[in-house]
Amino acid sequence: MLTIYSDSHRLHHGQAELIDGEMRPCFEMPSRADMVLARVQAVGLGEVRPPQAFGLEPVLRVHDAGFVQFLQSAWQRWSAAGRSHDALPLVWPVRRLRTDRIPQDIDGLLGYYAMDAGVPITAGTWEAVWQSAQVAMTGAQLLQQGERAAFALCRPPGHHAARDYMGGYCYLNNAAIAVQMLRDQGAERVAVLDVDYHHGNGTQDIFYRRNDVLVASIHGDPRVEYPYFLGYADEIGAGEGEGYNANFPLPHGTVWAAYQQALQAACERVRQFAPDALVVSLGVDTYQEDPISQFKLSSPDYLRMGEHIGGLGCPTLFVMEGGYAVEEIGINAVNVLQGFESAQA
Ligand code: OKP
Ligand code: ZN
Repeated sequence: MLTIYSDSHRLHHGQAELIDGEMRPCFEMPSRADMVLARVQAVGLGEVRPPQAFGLEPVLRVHDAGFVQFLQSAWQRWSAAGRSHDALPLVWPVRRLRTDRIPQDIDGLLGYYAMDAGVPITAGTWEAVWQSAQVAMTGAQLLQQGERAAFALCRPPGHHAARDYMGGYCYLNNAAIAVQMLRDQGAERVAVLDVDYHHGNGTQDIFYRRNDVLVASIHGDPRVEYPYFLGYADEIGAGEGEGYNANFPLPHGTVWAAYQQALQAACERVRQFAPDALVVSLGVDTYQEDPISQFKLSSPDYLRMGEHIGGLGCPTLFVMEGGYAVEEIGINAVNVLQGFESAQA
């Protein structure tokens, strides 16, 4: 399987995140992608290629132009205000505050375009985010050119980012941009299977009213887990998209036996949809040792996960999302890819 990877991810390295009431080093760190790349090379998964340049147009098929401009200019505005630490939001438009007025000041803009405080913007963030999206687009193009599978080793991740907001370590929605590109290049139906521990609220939101993209997500129950405000089982899509969104929330402590049942149900939905291509949002923060998550999967479980996905027999693009147990992130992510390949053979 081909892997697409860019060193530019290292340009995004937030200093600290707010967790449990204190500022601590960001869990979403450059060594994550380095460890995954090292494992890809150690097992000889296949060639590693740099991304190609697709420009802004495919990004704007998914994201709001004002939001993208904000991302491009945020660090410049922040540093022009005399700040040198990472840019972070402080105030959000909750119920009955106005969202029809876009502020002009950087602090107002950060609150307007952010879902939470988990999205630090640094000097190199835009370049890293931009290249991460190009990595996903390169993967989409490889499927379009006839590859059976590809691995977009994206960092930063993307599935919490929606049309016009960032959140949860995510800025541009890499998987959604790849999905839209596949659609624009001729795939009639594309399915997303999101196996990251956290609900992919951004991806769900982007495709919620569409019947050409099925979104299925298995994740920690939002009653007790981030992102809290989306990801319930009664979210089934709306309008033409009704019936084309499927959430499988699972409790804290979930082990492989229960996870596998949800995965089978999600895969069955994908099979019924009969997509021309599948995009897997591949987070391995379902791992038992993950420092911010509460499922209990073991490393061999990821081989089984890949086998289930491979059994669908679909051209498949894997897009890297979360996973914060840095020592094992490479083994776990690549286990999914190897399990997938073993089921294809
Ligand atoms: C991004 B991805 C932990 C707080 C979680 C944000 C998590 C973002 C995860 N108690 N804060 O889905 O892996
Ligand atoms: Zn996650």
